[in-house]
Amino acid sequence: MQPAPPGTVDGEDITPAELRLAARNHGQPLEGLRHDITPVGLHYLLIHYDIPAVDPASFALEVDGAVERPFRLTLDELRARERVDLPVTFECAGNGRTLLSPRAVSQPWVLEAIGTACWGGTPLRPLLDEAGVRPEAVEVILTGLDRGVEGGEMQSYRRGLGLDECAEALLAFDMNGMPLPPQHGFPLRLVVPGWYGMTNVKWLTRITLEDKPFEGYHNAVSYRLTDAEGVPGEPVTRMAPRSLMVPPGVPDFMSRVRHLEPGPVELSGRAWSGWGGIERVEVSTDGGESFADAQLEEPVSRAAWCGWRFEWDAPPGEHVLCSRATDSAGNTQPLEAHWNLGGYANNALERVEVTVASI
Ligand SMILES: Nc1nc2c(c(=O)[nH]1)N[C@H]1C(S)=C(S)[C@@H](COP(=O)(O)O)O[C@H]1N2
Ligand SMILES: [Mo]
Repeated sequence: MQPAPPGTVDGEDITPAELRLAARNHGQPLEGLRHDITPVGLHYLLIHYDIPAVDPASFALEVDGAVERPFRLTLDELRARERVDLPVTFECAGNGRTLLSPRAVSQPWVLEAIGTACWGGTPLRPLLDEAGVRPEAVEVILTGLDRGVEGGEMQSYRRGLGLDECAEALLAFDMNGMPLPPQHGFPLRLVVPGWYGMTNVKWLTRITLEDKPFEGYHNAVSYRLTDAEGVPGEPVTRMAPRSLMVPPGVPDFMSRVRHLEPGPVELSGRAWSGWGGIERVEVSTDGGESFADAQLEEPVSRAAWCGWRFEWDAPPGEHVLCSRATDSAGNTQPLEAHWNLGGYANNALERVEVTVASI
């Protein structure tokens, strides 16, 4: 057997490093998929370093770099601007990581790193236009107030985003109608519809325009689809299509296997993609051998998941249920994961084990 590459582990046992992260960052219990808009406390959470302490009275957002008129905006000034409220589905790029083998030692998500909040804020693009973007600018660098050590480097959480990807981005100060809670980025965060979660920089304090792509850690080293250390690979960008099921019946406490009575049952869930609308969701009740179409609902917004439903006459026995999403760009979920070193973008089909019996 090949040894697991550096930074990864094999086997089912969780490591202390993974446990420390899992105890800080929680996922969404999948029964939460019943809600169109995920209640704040059920929305998944991912914080690389510490939640920074922010004084809203002295807080300001700086806009600088390759602009004609650098400026600062207070929270009151941001709130006085054009307002948009938009439900946006978020998914962490590492969702599905522990289903890969070997797996990256990082936040050990199974499939619960998802949520759809209604983000209230002001569009980014008009603000950049007011600053006067210089012709040489190609990238926007977004800096959060949180700092830590990663890859041996002291750094701020910081991401670069192509200027042409900012058209739909929001600077959000509200989540589900309330000011952002500390853990979700108080007082200000970026929200970029369609992109994996790492794009949505929390505790946003600075927006800098640059004339070249950003080479910082969270763009150049982490969030890359690569099979080997030192090989740059491709950047992680938009969310691959995915469908998840509201867990049917009731769980076994420890194994989480679902228990159902025989007979008709409605299976339901949510599907989304960062590459276009969801065109089709199919359900398999035989572990992915055969599929039948589910009924699709309207998406919750142009940037959020859509619901699906499927009637199943559950026969006694043990079954594996799957659902498979296809988007308008023709992308569909694979049966098997495409392995990569960081454990990103694993959108292989969810497998829901159920035991159907009269209890
Ligand atoms: N400043 C800052 N922004 C951040 C992060 C972070 O650690 N620091 N984590 C990112 C990652 S990896 C994800 S998946 C999302 C999670 O957003 P949420 O915790 O509000 O769900 O925030 C992103 N924005
Ligand atoms: Mo993430």
